Amino acid sequence: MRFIHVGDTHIGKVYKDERRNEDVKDSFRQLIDYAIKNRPDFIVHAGDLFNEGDPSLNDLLFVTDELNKLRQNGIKIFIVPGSHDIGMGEEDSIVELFDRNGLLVNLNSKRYIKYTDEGVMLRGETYHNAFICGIRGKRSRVEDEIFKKLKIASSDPAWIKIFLFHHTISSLGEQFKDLDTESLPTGFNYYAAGHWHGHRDNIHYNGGVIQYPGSTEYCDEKEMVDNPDRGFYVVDYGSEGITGMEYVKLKTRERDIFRINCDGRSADEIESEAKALMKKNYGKLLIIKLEGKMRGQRGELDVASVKNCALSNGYVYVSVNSSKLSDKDATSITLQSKDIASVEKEFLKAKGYSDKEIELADFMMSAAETKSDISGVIKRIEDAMRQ
Ligand SMILES: [Mn+2]
Repeated sequence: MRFIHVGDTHIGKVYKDERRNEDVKDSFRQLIDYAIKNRPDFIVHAGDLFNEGDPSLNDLLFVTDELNKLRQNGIKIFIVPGSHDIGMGEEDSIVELFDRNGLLVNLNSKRYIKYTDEGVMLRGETYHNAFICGIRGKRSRVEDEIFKKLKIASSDPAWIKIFLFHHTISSLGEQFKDLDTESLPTGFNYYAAGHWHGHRDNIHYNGGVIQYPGSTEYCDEKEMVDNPDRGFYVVDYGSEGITGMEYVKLKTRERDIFRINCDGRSADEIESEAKALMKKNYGKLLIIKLEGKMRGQRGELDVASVKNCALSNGYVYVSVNSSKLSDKDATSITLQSKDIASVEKEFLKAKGYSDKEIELADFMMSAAETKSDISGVIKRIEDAMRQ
C-alpha cells in the first residue's frame, strides 16, 4: 500500500508575473501526472491548495480539471484547508466547494468535525487500511487550545493512522512556531504536515513521524535560496506499519544566485559587476544578494537597470536583495526577542513609537486577522486619536 503526502501547492496569484504563476500550476500538474503513472492508493494534501481563499475562475477550472483526472483514475485525495484556503472572515474554505462536488475529501467538512463544550470532536475516514483525519490551519495566530481539546473518534481497525495539520511546530525552531509540537495528538504513525515551505523529513514524535514536504513551487525568494528542493513524499505501508518513505523531487526552473561584496564600492561598480555576472539563458530565476557597506548611498543604485539587463538576458524572475547592504548613513536595530509578536513590538519601539501607538497597531492587526466587529475597531481608533 502506498500514499502520497503533498502540501502547499498555492494555485493562484503568487507572483505578479503570470509565467511564474504558470510554473506553480506546472508543479501541480507534475504531481497529478506522477500519481496517475505510479498509482498510489490515495493522496493526502496538508493545506494551501490555493494561494487565496477566493481564487479566480481560471484557477478554479484548472484545479477542477486536474482533480477530475485523479477521479477518473480512481485516486482519492484527502485534504485539510490551509491558512491560504480560507478567505478573510470566512468560516468555510474554498476546498469545501470541491468536497461538495466530490473531487476531494475535506477532512474538516462539517460531517467530520464538531465543536462542543466538551471539546472538538474529530472524525476521520478509514480508507485502504489507513485511518485519516486532520485539523485545518488558521488565518490568524494559532491557539493551541483547539489541539488540546481534540477528541478523536476511534474507528475501524487500521494498519496505520495519519494526522493532517497545517502549522509550523516548535521542533522546526521556537522562533518560527505557531504550534508546540507537544500539542499534537498522540497515537499516529504519520503526521502529514503543511505550512512550512521547506521540506523536513523524519521528525520523531511519540512513536510516529512528522514530515513537511514543503511547497511544490517557490513562493518567495527566500525559498529559492534556502530550500532549493521542491517535492512530495511517497509513503509505503502494510499491516506492520510504515515500511518506506521517499522524497520525490519536482522539476523547477534553474536558479542563479549572485552574492556581491559591496564593501567600499560605488553604485556604478556594483551595477557593473551584477551585469557582468549575467549570462544569456532561457528562463532562469535570478537572485542578486548585495552585502557589505557600499561607498555613497543605497539610493544611488539603479536597481531598475540591473533588472532590465537580467530580463534581456532571458531571466524570468529577478530579485535584487539589499537587506544585507548598508551605506554611510546606515543605522541598525538589533532585536533580542524570539517570537514574532515581541519582535514587532521591539521593532516599533526602536523606531520611536510610543507604547500607546504600539498597542493600537497590535490591536488593529489582530482585529484585521479575526472577524472583529468593525464599529469596535473604529471606536478604538477614535478614542486613541482624541488622546
Ligand atoms: Mn503555504
